[in-house]
Amino acid sequence: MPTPLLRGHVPGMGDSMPSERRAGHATLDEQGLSQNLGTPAGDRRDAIGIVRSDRRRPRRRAPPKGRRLSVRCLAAAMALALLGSPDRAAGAAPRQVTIGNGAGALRYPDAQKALNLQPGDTVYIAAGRYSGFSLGNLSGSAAAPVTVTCDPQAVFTTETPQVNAFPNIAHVRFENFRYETYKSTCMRITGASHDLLFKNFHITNVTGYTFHIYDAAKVFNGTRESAFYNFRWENVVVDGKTDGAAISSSDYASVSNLKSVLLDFEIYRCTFRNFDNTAQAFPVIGLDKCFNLRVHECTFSDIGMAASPIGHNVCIGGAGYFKVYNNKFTRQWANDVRIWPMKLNALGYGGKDAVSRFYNNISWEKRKYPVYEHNVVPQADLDKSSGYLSRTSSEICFNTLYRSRKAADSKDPYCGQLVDVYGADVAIRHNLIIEPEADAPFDPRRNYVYHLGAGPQPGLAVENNLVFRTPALAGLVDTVQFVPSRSSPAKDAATRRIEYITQDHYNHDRYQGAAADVGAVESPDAGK
Ligand SMILES: [Ca+2]
Repeated sequence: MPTPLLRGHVPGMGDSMPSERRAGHATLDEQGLSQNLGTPAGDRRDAIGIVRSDRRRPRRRAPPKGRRLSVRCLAAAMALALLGSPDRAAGAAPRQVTIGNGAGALRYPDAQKALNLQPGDTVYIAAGRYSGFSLGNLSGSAAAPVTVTCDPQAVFTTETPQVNAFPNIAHVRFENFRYETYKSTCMRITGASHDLLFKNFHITNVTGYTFHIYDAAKVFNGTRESAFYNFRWENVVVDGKTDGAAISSSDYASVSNLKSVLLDFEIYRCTFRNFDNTAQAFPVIGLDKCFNLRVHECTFSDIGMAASPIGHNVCIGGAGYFKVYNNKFTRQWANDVRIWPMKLNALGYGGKDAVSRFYNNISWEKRKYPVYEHNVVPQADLDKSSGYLSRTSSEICFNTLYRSRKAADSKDPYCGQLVDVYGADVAIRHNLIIEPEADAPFDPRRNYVYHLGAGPQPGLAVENNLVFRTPALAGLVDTVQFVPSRSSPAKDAATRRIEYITQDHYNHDRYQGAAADVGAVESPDAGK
């Protein structure tokens, strides 16, 4: 049975919004910088309560008595020069600027100026419990990004929505952030923002859009500057969420508006777990107009079921072209990927690699929906896109799907094939499917590989996929690592190489022995 599309054709997920977004932000506490608390010895505090220090420089011994005055004068003059000038001398040693007094919201809408930051500097958030953090108008450089990092005893927590605005930030690395019981969007990124890293975040019990990259005023005009580009998340853990996406740009409108186009986004070694979503459906990652999204070596687990008929949860959803590989998905009442594949006819995002690819992934104990859903961007949207957007294809290769299950309790009609095909140009090759729809008797006549919800499609290429009733018949060593044994019928069973897939799920050589093994994992070749 066809999967119903959400309200209209909307790419991505949005038939619902977090309550925070509906409610607006009128009640926000606008209190800004906190001041006047104790200053650590050796640090100095400027007029707006910022502590400056440079802990990387060794402290010098006091100069001989006769020189002290002149050295003091010189030091004072240098300090004034540093504080007074936004153009600190090029090549000056990077500094660390400490902000925060242990409580309140941290607000630096004009951070470069207010904190006198230069490329290579570090902003250090002192220990404490903060309600929010805003940082705008700040640029490092490609060679020397600005780092914003937190004391291990710094935590963000709030029961009410916060501003948390990040306009015009570039070449900035955010590291070591902790959000606990955070009932607000964590970071709203707008303006001319690019080249950002979010690394080592631990985010628990949150609502709203955790990372929201969207600016209605930012409309793509063919230039890189009119897009958001080079965003990377690394080792970000989002654990426990009741509404809103973890990483989102969705505007619930036609893609032809070209608002907030995203280029070269990467989500690497991140963990998303315990998303409740029982009342409203949200993707974990929902990115529209996103070209060259790479999601790899991530784990998605326990993504909850939303009530039918609205409940179409998704781990990774949106429009554009995505490369999703070497991930683990389990116990998700959701598609692993739900995409409206399209390419961007500008800046090199429309070439032969402008294709959605899903490979080397392991998905098990999933519920309700197929792993990958390939949809169609409506022609009317393409026609209104000034020639920038056109459809592209999907390739689903070398994945392992184990014990998919129908959602018997919710009485949904959906089933657990590997691919749901609603449009043209889909290739499905070398996948391993074991114990499909585990709650129903195995039916050897059924097609567990794909489902044609909108009838036959041109450009459908399905070959060399293996389906087994049990893990024993598939010859797996276990259902933890999903490695084929030496006698597995999946071993060396792939009938061809795929140029862009050179490694398996565990980053081992993909083509050991006579040929690649079918499924996500290559068994070690005895001869090597
Ligand atoms: Ca092999």
